[in-house]
Amino acid sequence: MHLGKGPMTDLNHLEHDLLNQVEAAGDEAALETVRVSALGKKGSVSELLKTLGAMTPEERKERGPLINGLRDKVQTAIVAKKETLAEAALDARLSAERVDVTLPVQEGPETRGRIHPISQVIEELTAIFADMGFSVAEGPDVETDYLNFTALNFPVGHPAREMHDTFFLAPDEKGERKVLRTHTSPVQIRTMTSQKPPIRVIIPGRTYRHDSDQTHTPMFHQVEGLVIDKQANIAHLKWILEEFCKTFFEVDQVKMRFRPSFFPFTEPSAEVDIQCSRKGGEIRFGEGEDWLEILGCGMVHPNVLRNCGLDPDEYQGFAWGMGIDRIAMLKYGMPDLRPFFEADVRWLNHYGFRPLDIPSLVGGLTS
Ligand code: 2NL
Repeated sequence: MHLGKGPMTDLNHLEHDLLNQVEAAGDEAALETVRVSALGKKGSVSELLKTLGAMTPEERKERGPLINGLRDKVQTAIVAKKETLAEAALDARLSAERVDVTLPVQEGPETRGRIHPISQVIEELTAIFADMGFSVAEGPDVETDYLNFTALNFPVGHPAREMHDTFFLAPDEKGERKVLRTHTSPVQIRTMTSQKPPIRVIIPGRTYRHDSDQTHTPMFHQVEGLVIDKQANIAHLKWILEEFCKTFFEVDQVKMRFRPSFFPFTEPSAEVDIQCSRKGGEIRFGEGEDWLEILGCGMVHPNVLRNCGLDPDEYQGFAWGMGIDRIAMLKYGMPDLRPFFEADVRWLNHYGFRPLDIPSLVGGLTS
């Protein structure tokens, strides 16, 4: 019999050793390594258990409970340690992934950005004219001399061409000089030559003139409107412009004044003022005794109709044009035009519009 001190001490050593290893395991992976080394198929405790089979019954009676006891202790220690590690891991995650529900919600880019007042005003006037049955047309910024001038009844060599300080591009191989459009009217020519009347269209867009001071920038925005039909007349024009001004400036009534004027492409032509008051530097519409010029208009010149292949004895119509930048300044009280195109984010934060506040007639446009 080898029931001396040796094996007993070995078991005590092994137990001490294994329990230390279990305790020292820093995470579940390390603990699993310890488990395999002790209780796995070839683990130290499993090997000991295998020796029981070859023992005499007396030996087995004595050693069996000790070895099985060792296995149970190691197993219990591993299960307990596993729980401790899982709790510690959870605690670590809970503190690392803590969410402070009292923090204010961060604005996303779709609410942080701002709509430029020009874009806002284009949206607003598009909504107003769309409600009256107008569609929107667009065209290129670089135009032919023919579409920008000739088709609009500016005869070649005529002084009227000097009315606009035009930016010319270098002549092409045919000697033809393209221009940066000086008004959006060439898009109306394109519309009249590609669509059959009745036509009801507005054209908002960028326009260019060689001009720069407090109230002029070399690039500016216009919106023009055009109606062509068999009976379209000045009464319709006046009604459309009055409805537009009331809705755009958000007033119930506004007086308008039509002063005779000249444009090569309309006959008769008029410049239109709207009633306003100026008190303490503030302009208000729909009240007061002052007048403010806001647009030009007229009946489309028969030559323009002919240039577009329309018979002036069958069709007639009217058109108008106004500066978008200018009506934006008037409506939203901006004193200076130049910052519109300086791309200063502080200006945009002050004068810009929130992207989700979409202008609508139901909301009074600037709800
Ligand atoms: C102004 C004046 C105006 C038009 C633009 C137009 C276009 C065609 C035919 C006839 Cl194709 N007219 N446009 C008519 C009258 C005035 O603009 O002072 N704009 C800022």
